[in-house]
Amino acid sequence: MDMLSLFKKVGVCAFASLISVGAHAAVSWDFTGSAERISTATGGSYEWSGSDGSVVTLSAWNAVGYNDIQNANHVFGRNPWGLVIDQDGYPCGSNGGCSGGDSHYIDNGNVQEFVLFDFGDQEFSLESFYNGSVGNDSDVTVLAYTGNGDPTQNISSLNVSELSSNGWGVISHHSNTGSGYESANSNLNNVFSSYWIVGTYMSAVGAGGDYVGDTAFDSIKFAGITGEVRTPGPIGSPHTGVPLPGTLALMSLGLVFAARQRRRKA
Ligand SMILES: [Ca+2]
Ligand SMILES: [Ca+2]
Ligand SMILES: [Ca+2]
Repeated sequence: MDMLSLFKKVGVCAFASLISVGAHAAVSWDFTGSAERISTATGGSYEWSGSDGSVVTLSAWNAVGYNDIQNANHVFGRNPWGLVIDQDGYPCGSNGGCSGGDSHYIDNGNVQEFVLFDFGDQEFSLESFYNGSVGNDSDVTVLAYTGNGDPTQNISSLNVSELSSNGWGVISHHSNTGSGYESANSNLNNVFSSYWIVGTYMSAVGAGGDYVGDTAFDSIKFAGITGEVRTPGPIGSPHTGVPLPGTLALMSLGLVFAARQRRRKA
């Protein structure tokens, strides 16, 4: 599916949402564009506005085996197919990189790579992500932070297998996503969090969603995310912005339709 078809379909979903409640249209971020290395452009942090102006800060991370997670913003970038963590040009053992299976994709060929989304004072609920391109296998893991405090402060003292005991819960594993649109989270309880991780498949974080049985490495380029954004109320007060069941049903129908269309064309 090309990007235009995708956004038409996302548009249908968002429109259905508008009709049913009026206030909870999906917000989308498009990460495609001309090629740039993010660290060069902005000094390492990457802030990106969504379709309603909400801003997310993106950061890149990687880990080798059971070693601690390290920041990889110096090799974080994008190209016309989406976000990449590009370790081409860095030999194994240098700058966290190793060429070969670990090239200009977000991948787990030699180094486990993932993107962390920080929504600041707002909370986000991921409904879908879009792969602009896949280079090999395409299993994907989505995590959301449900612990206390700011997890970006200590993530570099953890290895991947320690994420789940430090507040990062598995939202879903996705088997063989291919390029195109993939629904996430909306079929489960709507989880809202200020911090999300999307990366190539991570078996070490525990089970959830699809069963992924293969060991083929995964490589993808993230072209976009879509979801709901809300501003949390004072501590102890009920959150506003919980979608009505009818909205979720309409959204799910739209997503199922989009997924079927994609699989037919695949
Ligand atoms: Ca890579
Ligand atoms: Ca697979
Ligand atoms: Ca795989």
